Amino acid sequence: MAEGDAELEARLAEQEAFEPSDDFVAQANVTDEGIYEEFEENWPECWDRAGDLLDWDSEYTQTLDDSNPPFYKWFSDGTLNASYNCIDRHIENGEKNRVAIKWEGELGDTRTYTYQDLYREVNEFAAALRDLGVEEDDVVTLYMPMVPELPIAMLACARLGAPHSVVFAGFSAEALATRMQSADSEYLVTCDGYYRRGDALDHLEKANEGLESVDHDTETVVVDRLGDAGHGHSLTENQYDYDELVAEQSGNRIEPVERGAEDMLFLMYTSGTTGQPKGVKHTTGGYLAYAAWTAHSVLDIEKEDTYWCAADIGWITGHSYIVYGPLALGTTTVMYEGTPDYPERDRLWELIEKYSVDIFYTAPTAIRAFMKWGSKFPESRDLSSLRLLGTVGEPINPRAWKWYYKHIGDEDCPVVDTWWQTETGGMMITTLPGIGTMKPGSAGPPLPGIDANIVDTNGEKVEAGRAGYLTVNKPWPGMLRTLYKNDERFINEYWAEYSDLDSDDADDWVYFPEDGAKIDDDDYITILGRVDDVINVSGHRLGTMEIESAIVGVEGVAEAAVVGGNHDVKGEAVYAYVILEDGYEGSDEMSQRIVEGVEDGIGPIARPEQVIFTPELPKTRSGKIMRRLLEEIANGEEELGDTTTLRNPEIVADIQQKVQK
Ligand code: 6R9
Repeated sequence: MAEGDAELEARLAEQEAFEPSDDFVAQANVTDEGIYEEFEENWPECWDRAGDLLDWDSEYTQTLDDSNPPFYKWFSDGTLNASYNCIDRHIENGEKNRVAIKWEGELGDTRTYTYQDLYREVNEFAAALRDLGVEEDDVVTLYMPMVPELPIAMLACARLGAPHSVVFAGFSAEALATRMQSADSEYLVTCDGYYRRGDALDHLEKANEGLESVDHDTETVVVDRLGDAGHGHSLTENQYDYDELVAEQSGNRIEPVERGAEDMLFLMYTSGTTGQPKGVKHTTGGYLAYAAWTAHSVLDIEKEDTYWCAADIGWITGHSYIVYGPLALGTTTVMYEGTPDYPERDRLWELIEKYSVDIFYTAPTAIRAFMKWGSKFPESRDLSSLRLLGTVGEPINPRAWKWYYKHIGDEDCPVVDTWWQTETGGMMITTLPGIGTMKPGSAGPPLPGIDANIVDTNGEKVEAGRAGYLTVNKPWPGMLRTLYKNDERFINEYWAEYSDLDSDDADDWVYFPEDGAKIDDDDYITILGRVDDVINVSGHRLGTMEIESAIVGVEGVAEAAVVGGNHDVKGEAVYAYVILEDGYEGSDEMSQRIVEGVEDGIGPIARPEQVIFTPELPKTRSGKIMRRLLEEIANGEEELGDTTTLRNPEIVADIQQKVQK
């Protein structure tokens, strides 16, 4: 154990509660404890505080329309444009020379966009998209790595009123095709490649392969990231070079399209219990107001700040807290292309030092990796510019929280542990850094105006300290409005569990995020993890069914069961239990083919940690695979839970032996 860790162990191990420093509180955006009561008493009009952070073309007169639950509408008679709110209005306010995006490539190349630069390029690219045929409400798919053209394309779509659907660049060709197909998306913006640990990856090859499986015709725009290091693809008939398109539109401007508050801003596919990803629909008014409000109140962003969220824009965290929240507030947002350990394990700290980052937001999986690498890496850099730290994506254990607090924040920066989801649009449960006591391991109380509760299977509140299910009883502006073209699935997935589905009264509708949690006597909530068949690998949400269907697609596989097992750094790792067809052997080569099958079907993030071949899976008498047992085995637990209801209990010891721990 490194020296710093031992010291930390001794001094901080016992401490369970932390207060923000007086200096932090003195400058914080929200410091009045009365805000919780104020929101409760003025609900739902309290949410005008979020709405007021935006510029509306036509002001809304009604905050919430809850006449048809769970199809809530927020600010619904207001109109606005998200791109105008993230760019134009800051220029009108005299901020044209403020840096909007500071980008750094993995090799150390940099690009800086002021708000004026962003304005110019977003307009030109919007004009190019319009010339390609993009009209209001057409879904444009963006399959791009962390290049500045990604937020530019998002804002260009927003300007035209064309919803974007960003597909994480690490996803496979097949995942891209499924999403384009599901959204009937006829436009794709992609990229020739990007750098990962010094290698120039070929991204266009994957995009092209995906396009082959899309039934309808598509127009594709390709960003040239790699230049001469590229892979020499020539563009085909329906493919256009990004730089050429933008150059042709030089100086052209596109009037921001006036959108209704409830009009779709974007779609984001996420994993659920079934194999088919869910197309989460977010709106222009409610989502943007919520992203801006939480970025203001929780991340404490001010326009003078340099703010860095080290997520990927391909996930909701990047949408809300790299792009929309920070840019709506007119601040400087940092984007980094590469991995935290290239060329050295101090890369992120190097960037914080170089750009004097004020606020830093990352995932517990990253923090656990930093801990493992040791404190000498952050110690070699000047991190004194930092004022606030945040985490998101999975539960953070108190030890990792304290390491982050001490070694990155120098015991001087509040740490906000923010619970939320793709579906919630923005943060829901966390302390407000200028107000709340922080308790490592617990996300905190629900934000003002958020009515979250921990209940049992009957929907009754459970006592403090007891595990239960997290529910949200009142709507909020950032919530998803539906699943794309599938209202029925929207109701089944999120509302059916605890709502009276026949009622028109919003009080009878309860949102179920499918997380387990407990609450303490101060109403602080500790999230215990998913209660559905979704696992959380390095903060990325993956459906076990999706992985299983990729595995059974491999020749020779008869059946597969996938579970999440504990992992030091990743939080959870994928364990695949596989039954082969007769005539196939559980060899290393077979294992390799299964891993490749998963990479092709979903992407490298879903790669199994271990493939365990077995002649049978433990099943109940009714024929259900007992996943709980498979999880316990993956975790190397010796004492397994009840196996008496199994049809084939003898298989358990056999499987246990094969799992390497
Ligand atoms: C933003 C994001 C959502 C799931 C969520 C929960 C887990 C997120 C967390 C957390 C404990 C936190 N999760 N934040 N668990 N503490 N602070 O991650 O969205 O990709 O949709 O994942 O992530 O299980 O239900 P998404």
